[in-house]
Amino acid sequence: MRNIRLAAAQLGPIQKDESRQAVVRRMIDLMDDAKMKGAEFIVYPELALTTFFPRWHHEERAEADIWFEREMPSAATQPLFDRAAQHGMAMSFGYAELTPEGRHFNTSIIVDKEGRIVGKYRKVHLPGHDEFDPERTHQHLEKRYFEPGDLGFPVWRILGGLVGMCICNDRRWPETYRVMGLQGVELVVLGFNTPSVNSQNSSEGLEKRMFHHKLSLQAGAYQNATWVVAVAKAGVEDGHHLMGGTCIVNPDGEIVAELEGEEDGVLVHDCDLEATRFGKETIFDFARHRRIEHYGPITAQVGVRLPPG
Ligand code: CDT
Repeated sequence: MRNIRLAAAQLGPIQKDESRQAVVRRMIDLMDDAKMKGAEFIVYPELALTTFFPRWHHEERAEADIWFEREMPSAATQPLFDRAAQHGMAMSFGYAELTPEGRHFNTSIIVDKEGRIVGKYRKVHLPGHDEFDPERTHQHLEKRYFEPGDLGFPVWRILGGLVGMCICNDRRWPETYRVMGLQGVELVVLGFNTPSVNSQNSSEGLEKRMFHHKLSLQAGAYQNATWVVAVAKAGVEDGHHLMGGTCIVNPDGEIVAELEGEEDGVLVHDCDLEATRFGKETIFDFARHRRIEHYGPITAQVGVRLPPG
């Protein structure tokens, strides 16, 4: 056994006018609860410090900088770092990053048990659009406010295991998991903000959206023999509903723990990293079975190229 006792810390809705300080207080409450339950690693959602602001169109792009963090830790988040170090708990959370060079990323970090940032990931697969779209029931302007991540999909040695990150829409792309799988990943942690309505197909329904969410996580976990932990920001933010679906998936692709509801809450589970070995040494022993001579189009082209005729 090589256990990480992990806490998936779902956040309920964050309204537009809620301060970073208020959200950090909620995050600390969840951390205290996780500590009482014996967790050593707590994972929070994507863009955990604010409302899901890409739903709001700012005519002036620079106006959106109010949602971004210029430093991490910041004055507002320092208490979270302090509490994590006091508890000896590692953590991961997402935030909007504004670099000193003026670049904007949708970012997640891993902080070790001593409170040091040891891993940073910037979201690669940005969904949505970059201009106001009157055809949609709601806006999803990630392509307006962020540039695609420039750090790839690294995997870090932390907590006695191999841990990687991705963010929300990344979970729908098999390449995300496979690039980490090729580095031996044993635990993928991710946060998400997923509207319960498809802005371009309002008849889709929550049930199908939840199905696609879980299907993606379960396939990624199974096909790479890794744990996957997905943490929602959920509930109604300023009239816009985000679905829940916080869950933990084992390396067989089975959901082993799920959080009900759309409020703040923690889901604690012992993830035995040794459970990744069987899949990695048998059906998904990449060194023996992958056939890269046939995978060229995956990195050589973006869109579909139809066969001739
Ligand atoms: N935050 C995020 O990436 N949400 C997307 C919504 C896609 S709809 C434009 C998701 O994949 O859940």
